[in-house]
Amino acid sequence: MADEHKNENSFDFCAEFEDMMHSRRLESVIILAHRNPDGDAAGSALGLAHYIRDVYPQFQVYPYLSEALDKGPKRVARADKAFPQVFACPPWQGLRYAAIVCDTATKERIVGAEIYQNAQATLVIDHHLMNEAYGDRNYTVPRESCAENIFSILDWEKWKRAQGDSDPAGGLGQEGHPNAVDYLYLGMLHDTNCFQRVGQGGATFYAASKLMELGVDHKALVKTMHVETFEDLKKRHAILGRAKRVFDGKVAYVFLTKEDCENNHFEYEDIHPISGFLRDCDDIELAFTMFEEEPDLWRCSFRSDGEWINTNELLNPFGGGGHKGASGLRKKSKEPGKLIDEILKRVAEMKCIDGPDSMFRKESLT
Ligand SMILES: [Mn+2]
Repeated sequence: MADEHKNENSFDFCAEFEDMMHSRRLESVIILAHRNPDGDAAGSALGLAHYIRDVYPQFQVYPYLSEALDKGPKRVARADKAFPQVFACPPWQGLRYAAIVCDTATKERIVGAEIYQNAQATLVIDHHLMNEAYGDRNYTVPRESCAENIFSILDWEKWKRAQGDSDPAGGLGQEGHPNAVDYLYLGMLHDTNCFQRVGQGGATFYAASKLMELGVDHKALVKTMHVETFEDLKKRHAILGRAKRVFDGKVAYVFLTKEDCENNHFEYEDIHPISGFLRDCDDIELAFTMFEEEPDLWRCSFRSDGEWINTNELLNPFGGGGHKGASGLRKKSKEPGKLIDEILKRVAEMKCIDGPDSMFRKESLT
């Protein structure tokens, strides 16, 4: 991992950014995030885009997000008057620009990989334990959200001064369209699930209260957490009905083939939150979903409290990972049952549970 981990406060975004732009004589910056962006990816990228736009009006800023953005955050982004083109690929060809990548652990997960590759200078800001330490500069600190990391490296006095007396900061609360502080708050809200998961020491609440002081509309943003329809809940019911439980019920998982998903109209956004719901059950410690994204390509999402088992360590041998309590894995396999067995075997090893292999998965997959 990058050296910056050693000293969390050593990173001064404004100094780094100014140096990057001036030394390469750049006038444009493109801000990227990960595939299937969530509230934190969007909040980080758009929050930073707004900050740069406000503080450095001499530069052209292009945030770029995949349209697969989660529904709630997407509503906020759709109301954005500054960056209405956020879902369209920016005009990078023939342009000299810097690329800033937010909330993305590996180069492979960047949406706009070509944009990243052709940038004159790159900066990565992230919070994933397994960040590859890529980019010319890489600031990765394992906090709960990337947005909190961005909050901590920005100069808010500079931002306030940039607004000027006659031009208030606006934001969702005042003007009905989101600004830098709204987006960073949005990112924190989503990656902590409404502050249910925060680290010790109060840094997240400090950031949240500071952002509120700067004008965040909490009520409007918290609504982005609850965007399910009745139909969504019925699908959730059907997916939860497929859950299998092992290790005295402590581990729960849902296995879905492409055929099953197509027949029942289960989409990525229906499946993705399921492991979180299961993990939050009082009698479940680890939960995961495994679904066939493409034929024989299995996409898995793991959730724990981060203490009972470290999901990043659990998945590293399989080529996946992420955070202590939330990790992902994408793997090609013609034998998904075997993959589940191997994962459950590793759970047993890590938790020192013994028993014959056949105990791990009691029921057949179909
Ligand atoms: Mn994140």
